[in-house]
Amino acid sequence: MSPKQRRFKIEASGLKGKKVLVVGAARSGEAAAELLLKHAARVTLTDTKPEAELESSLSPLRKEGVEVENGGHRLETFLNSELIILSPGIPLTIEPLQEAMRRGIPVISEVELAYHFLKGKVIGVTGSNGKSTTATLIGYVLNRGGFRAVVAGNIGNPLCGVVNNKGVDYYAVELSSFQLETIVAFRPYISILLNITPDHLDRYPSFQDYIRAKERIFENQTDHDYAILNADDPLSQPLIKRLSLKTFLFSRQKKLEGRGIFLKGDLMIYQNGEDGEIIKTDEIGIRGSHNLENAMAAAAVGILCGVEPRIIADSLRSFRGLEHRLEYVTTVKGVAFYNDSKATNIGAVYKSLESFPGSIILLLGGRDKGGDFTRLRELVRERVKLILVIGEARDKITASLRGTAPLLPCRDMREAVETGFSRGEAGDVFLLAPGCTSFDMFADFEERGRIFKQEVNRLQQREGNA
Ligand code: UMA
Ligand code: ADP
Repeated sequence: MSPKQRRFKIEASGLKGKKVLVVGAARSGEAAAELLLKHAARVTLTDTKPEAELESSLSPLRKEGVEVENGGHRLETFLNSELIILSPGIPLTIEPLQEAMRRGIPVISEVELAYHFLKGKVIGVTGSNGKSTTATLIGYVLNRGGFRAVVAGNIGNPLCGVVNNKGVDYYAVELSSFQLETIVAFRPYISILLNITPDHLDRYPSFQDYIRAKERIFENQTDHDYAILNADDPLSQPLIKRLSLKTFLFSRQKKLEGRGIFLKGDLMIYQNGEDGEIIKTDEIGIRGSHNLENAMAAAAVGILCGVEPRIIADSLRSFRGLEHRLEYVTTVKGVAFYNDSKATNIGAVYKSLESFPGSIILLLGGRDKGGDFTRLRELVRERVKLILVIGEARDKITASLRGTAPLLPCRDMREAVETGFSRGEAGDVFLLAPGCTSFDMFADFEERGRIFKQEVNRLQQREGNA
């Protein structure tokens, strides 16, 4: 951290008249620019895309006085700024940023900017997988517990866009490693690290760099705050030992000595000075061992915030999960279709496969993020009867999984759904869990999931119901 970045902590409310550059003119950038305008900063917004290619029009911001620089980043613009706000999608390695940092211009993430204006307490959720589900479930538990909670962050709802919400008790903030890379003072009241498995290796020089970014969620916390961690996650263990914060662990696999949440037979119980039961695991509304972990993490937040265990249990029972996360679509002629379009890394695919005992037709592929598909070999051999592959990563996946299960390349989603169905039989599970990003063929994972569901529904209309 440069000395100027340190000073930003104190100057956060002094944005008036400051020359601030916002990099990236999508959701985060627009929300940051709006917030900065409210605080009378002089705002420039820059994006490598020409304006015609941007998702939404920048005219309203321009009218409010934002200067817009599209179709590339000018070094001068960076160097003339007093503060730079980064959208998460901007790697720190781009040259104008590097030069600005060399010259001591403070560079912070959009969540860091928002943090200085939040009135409620922050509950930060990070991890390689399960962040959106857990952040949403935390919001659900807290709202049912009588608090006003807002879910924001990486889930698609920039934090800068919700700072002016009234009467908020808690912000359940999903945090990606990208957003954490450039925090300075960002300090959650409760920080959660769900798990660490390789991801985003197309952006980080090494897995260690990715882990370091994630661990920053804890760096500003003090004795007044809490850290919730997964006692079963191998890569979280060194951190659990190292952290000198108040930790609250969760475990599916063992009894915990200190404070935390774990299983006694099929009962989820908590230990927090007073002990008690929360819920029987088979009553939880979302399926799979990974979702049990997400439920435990959300229950831990509920306990720490004083929500009655009975209300936590009701919430875990009635929460239906999010679209595109192991979402049941329908059953056609006995073949059950599941949409896990959000499973964009190997860890997520692994958990997805573990959620079904066998007879899986697995649809993989898209744009590779540097994941190691060979980690799936054993589980694929055990549970998958047919692999279908689409997208840019086809050859890599084919080479990585050769010899585990029959594998068929497909041109597009329609061909994949048709091919899988024609080779399936009653009792099979057709699982879209791509292990890749969607950007080679779709706008995002949501569009990929929607098109998958459209194809499945088309099939159902043709074939008739279950
Ligand atoms: N751009 C530049 N210069 C560059 C690179 C990109 O100007 O060098 C521009 C692009 O042309 C584009 C803009 O930056 O116009 C995109 O910025 P962005 O990717 O940060 O987009 P946002 O819409 O602001 O979305 C971001 C998060 N995106 C990423 O982290 C890649 C969203 O997470 C998040 O929901 C949103 O902020 C609100 O907080 C998405 C994501 O894929 C869902 N996250 C990753 C994940 O979950 O795995 C981390
Ligand atoms: P994130 O926001 O971290 O991407 P999501 O809740 O959107 O997490 O889930 C993304 C995918 O990751 C899901 O579709 C599922 O396959 C997998 N997943 C969800 N929770 C977990 C978990 N706790 N551990 C491992 N994988 C998970």
